[in-house]
Amino acid sequence: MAKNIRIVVGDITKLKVDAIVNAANNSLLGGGGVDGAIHRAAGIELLKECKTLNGCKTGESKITGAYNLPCKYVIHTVGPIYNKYCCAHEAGIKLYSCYCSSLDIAKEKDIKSIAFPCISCGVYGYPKTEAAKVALEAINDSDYEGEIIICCYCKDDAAYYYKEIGNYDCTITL
Ligand code: AR6
Repeated sequence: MAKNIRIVVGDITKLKVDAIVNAANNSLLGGGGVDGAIHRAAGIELLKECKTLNGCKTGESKITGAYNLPCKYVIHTVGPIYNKYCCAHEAGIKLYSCYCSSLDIAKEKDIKSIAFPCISCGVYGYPKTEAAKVALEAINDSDYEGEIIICCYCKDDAAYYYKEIGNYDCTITL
């Protein structure tokens, strides 16, 4: 079935969707980038809940409440740290798994709309064209039937998805 994907440019913490995905680290105790923005906007209660989760492995995902955010849930996933000199293939598998594990949780919890940031594309250094391909491949392969939003922080990042999306079985709303 063709996936229902929307590409938006903006701040993921402002989105009124059922769930937003956080590009977290293994501790799940906050950090910079989108992780920092989500924790700041959600408030200290999010950190308190995250402390009960005992971290998260790379490629896996865990769900929490959203507290002061306009969404209902935050799904925390941990993307791979990219190093072009070693293990690029393994990084691809882990990044794919971030999208799949988040979508599996969304399906399980009957979440109707989920927004992803560009996981691993900031400080974790994943090449953006490759990351867009992996994201769309994972989304295309999943059996999640709700709305999937790819939330890019800037227009240039969105261009990587526009360029790739024609190669996948997706219905896109801009
Ligand atoms: N809304 C949407 N996208 C954003 C926002 C926002 N408010 N802020 C940043 N981005 P990064 P990573 C984009 O570095 O590479 C943290 O410290 C950003 O432009 O946040 O997975 C964690 O704790 C980029 O495209 O995540 C980890 O230690 C994308 O989000 C580490 O960074 C991801 O950039 C994870 O690194």
